[in-house]
Amino acid sequence: MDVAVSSARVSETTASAGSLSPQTMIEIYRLMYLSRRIDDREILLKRQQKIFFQISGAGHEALQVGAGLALRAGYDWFFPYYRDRALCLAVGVTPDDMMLQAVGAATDPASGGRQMPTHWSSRPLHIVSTSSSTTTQLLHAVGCAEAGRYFAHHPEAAAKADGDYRAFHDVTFKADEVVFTSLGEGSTSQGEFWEALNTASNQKLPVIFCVEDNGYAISVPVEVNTPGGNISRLVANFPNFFFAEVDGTDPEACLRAFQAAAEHCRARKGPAFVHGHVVRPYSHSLSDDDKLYRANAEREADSMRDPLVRWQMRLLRENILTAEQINELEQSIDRETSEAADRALEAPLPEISSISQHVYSEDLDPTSSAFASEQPGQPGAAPGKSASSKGAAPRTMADLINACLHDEMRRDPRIVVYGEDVADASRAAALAEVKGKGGVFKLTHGLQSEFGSERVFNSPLAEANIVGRAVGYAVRGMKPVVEIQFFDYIWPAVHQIHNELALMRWRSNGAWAAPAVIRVPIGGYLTGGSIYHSQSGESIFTHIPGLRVVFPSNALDANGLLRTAIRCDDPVLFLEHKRLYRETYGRAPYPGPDFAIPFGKARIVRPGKHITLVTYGAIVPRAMQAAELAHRQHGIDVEILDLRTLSPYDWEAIATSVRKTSRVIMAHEDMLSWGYGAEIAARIADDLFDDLDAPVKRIGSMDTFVAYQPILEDAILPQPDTILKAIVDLKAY
Ligand SMILES: Cc1ncc(C[n+]2csc(CCOP(=O)(O)OP(=O)(O)O)c2C)c(N)n1
Ligand SMILES: [Mg+2]
Repeated sequence: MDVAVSSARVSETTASAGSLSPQTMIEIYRLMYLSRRIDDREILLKRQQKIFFQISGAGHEALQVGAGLALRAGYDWFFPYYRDRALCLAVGVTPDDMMLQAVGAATDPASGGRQMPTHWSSRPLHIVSTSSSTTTQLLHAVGCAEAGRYFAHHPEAAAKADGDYRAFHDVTFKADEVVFTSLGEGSTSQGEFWEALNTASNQKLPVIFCVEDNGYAISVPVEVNTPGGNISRLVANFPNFFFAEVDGTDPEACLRAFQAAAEHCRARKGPAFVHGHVVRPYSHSLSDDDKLYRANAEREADSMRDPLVRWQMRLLRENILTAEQINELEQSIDRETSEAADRALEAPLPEISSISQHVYSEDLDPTSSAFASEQPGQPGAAPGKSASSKGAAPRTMADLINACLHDEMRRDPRIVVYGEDVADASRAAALAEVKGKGGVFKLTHGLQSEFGSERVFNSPLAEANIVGRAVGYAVRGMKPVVEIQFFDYIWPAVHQIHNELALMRWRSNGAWAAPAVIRVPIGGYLTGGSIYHSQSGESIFTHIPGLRVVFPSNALDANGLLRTAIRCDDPVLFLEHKRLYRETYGRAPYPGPDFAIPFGKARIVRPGKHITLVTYGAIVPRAMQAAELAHRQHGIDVEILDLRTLSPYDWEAIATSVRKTSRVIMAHEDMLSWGYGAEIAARIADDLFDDLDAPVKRIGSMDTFVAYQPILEDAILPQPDTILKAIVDLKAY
C-alpha cells in the first residue's frame, strides 16, 4: 500500500506544528482506547442478543481522533459516517449516548431508538443526523457550508420571524466555521462524491472531506472501486483544495493534517481533502467475516498497523506513561464502558405510541387555518416580470408561480433558489444587455436580477447535488426552493429525497428537519413530449412518509399552495403541470403577497349529484369537459373534486361527496396500475362500502411510457372521451 504524508503541503500551512504535549498524547490514547472498548462491549452485547446490530470503528481511531482534536465541537459542523465513533467521542458524544443507541432506548439522544448504532446525531454538538446510505452526507455538508457562508454575509437573515417555519429554527453561525464530512474509500465511487467535490471546489467552500481508506468496501478491495487504487491521485486536480494523504494509523500525522486542513478552510481558501490509510481489524461489521475473502498475510500485515498498539508503544518509548499507568487508564475506561452499557440496558424503551411522532413538523401544521387566507387580497400589480401588467388581469399559472417566488423572496431573506438554468445569467455582467433565462419554462425569471447571484443561481447539471445541498441548507434553518428541470429527470435525486430529505426529522426524533421545497414541472399532453418529457409518477412520492406532495391545477391554487409550501416546516414536492403553465383554463388575477391555501383541502370545481369524480392536475380541465358533455348529452350531473394536494389529501371532502352520490371515479394522468388512484379507490371501498351503489372506477393512462407520435400520445393518455365513457358506464351500472 502506498502510504505517504504529503508533508510539504502540510507543513506549509500548519501553524500548530511542534511537538505534542504529554496531555494531548494521553488524551489521544484515552479516546482511541475508549472507542475500541465501546466497540468490544457492543460486540459482546450483540453476541448476548442484547443489541441488534454492530459495526465498529476499529482501526480508524487515529484518523478520527486527529480530526476531532483539530476541530471545534458545537462550533464547526459534522456530517460523519457510521465508523466515526472515535471522532464523535472526541467532539463530545458520551459512551452513555452510544450505548443508549445500541440498545434502542427511548432516551437514545440521536434517534430515540429509530436508527442503528453509530448513526450519529447531536444538535448541541452540531452533528447532523446521517443515514446508512453511503456518501449522501457529503452533499449535506456542502449545503451546510453554503448556508454558513450565506448567514455570515447576511446576518439579518438569521433573525427569528413569526408566521412561518422561521419561528422554529434558531440559527447559529460563525464566520470561520468549518464543515467536516467523512466516508470510506469504496464510497468514493458514488456519483454524489464527485458532485460534492464539484460544488465545494467551485465555490471554495470550507468543507473538509475525510476519506477513511481501509482498503475494502465490505469484501471489495480498493482497486476495484478506484482506478489505480488511490483516490488522492484521482482528485488531485480539483482547484482550490488543500490535500493531505496520511498514515491514518498515526494520530499525530492525522492531527497535523486536519489542523492544516482546518486552517485552509477557516481562511476561506477552499475545501480540504484528507485521505487517511487505515486498517479494519474487525471485518466490515459483525455480519461479515473477512477470512472469507482476504489472504492471511494481508490480514496479519494490517494487524501490525493497529493504531492503538502503535500509540501505546510510543507513549512507553517516550516515557509519557509507564506500563502501570497505561494499565490504570485502561481499567478505568473499561469500567466506564461497562457501566455505560449497564445503564443503557436499564433505560426505558420507546413507546409504541411514539412511532408516528416527528414524521411531520409538530410545530407548524400546513393543513391548519394559519394558512387559510383563501380570499385573494386586493388585486394589484404582480411582482417580477408581470409588474407592468394590470393587476386585475387574469394571469397564467406560470406568472403566478413567478409572482409568489418574488413575493416570498422579498419577505424572507432565508430563501435561496437554485437548479439547472434557473438563473437569469450566470455571467452576471451579461445581465446589463440580456433579458435573462430564468428557467427553461421561465418560472424563475427575474429572480436573480432582483435578488442577486447569492440567492438565485445555477447548479451543476446534477439532480442529487440539487436536493442533497438543499438538505444541508435546510438543516441550518434556510429555505431552499429548488427546481428539478423536468420530473423525468428527478430520478438521480430520489435517493436524497427518499432516504434523506423526507427522513431527517423522523430519524433524528425531531432534532433536525429539512423543510425544503422542490419545484418540478411534470406531465404530458405536450404533443411531442415523448418518453422523457411527459412522465408522471406522483404516487412514488406520496409513498414517502415525511414528504408533502402538492399538485395544483390552476394559477390561483398554484400561487396559494406554493406560498404554504415555502412558509411551512415540512419538505414539499411541488408538482407543476407543464401543460397548465400557460393554459387559458385556470388563469386568475394576482391575489396579493399573502394569499395562502392550506394543504389537504380539496376544491369542488363542479358541484353535482350523480357521480363523484376525484382528480387533480391536468385531468381537472379534461374532466370538466367530460362532465359538461355528460350533462348536456346524458343528463348526468358529475361532481368534480380537485384534490390540489396529494399528501396529505382531503379524505373528508371525498367521503362527503361519495356519501351524496354513491358513485365514484378516481381519475389521473399517471399509469393506471399502481397509481395514486389505487390507494384512494381502496380506501373508498374499505370505508364507504355501505354508501356505494357501484364499484369504484379508476381512470389512468395506459401502462406504458408516453410515445412521441401524437396519435400514440393521445391514445396513451386519458382524454375527455375516456372520462365521458367512464361516467356514462358508471351511471348505467
Ligand atoms: C448507497 C449504499 N449502497 C450500499 C450500501 C451497503 N454498504 C454499507 S457499507 C458498504 C461498504 C462501504 O465501504 P467503504 O466506503 O469503503 O467504507 P467502510 O465501511 O470500508 O469504512 C456497503 C456497500 C449502503 N449502505 N449504501
Ligand atoms: Mg473501506
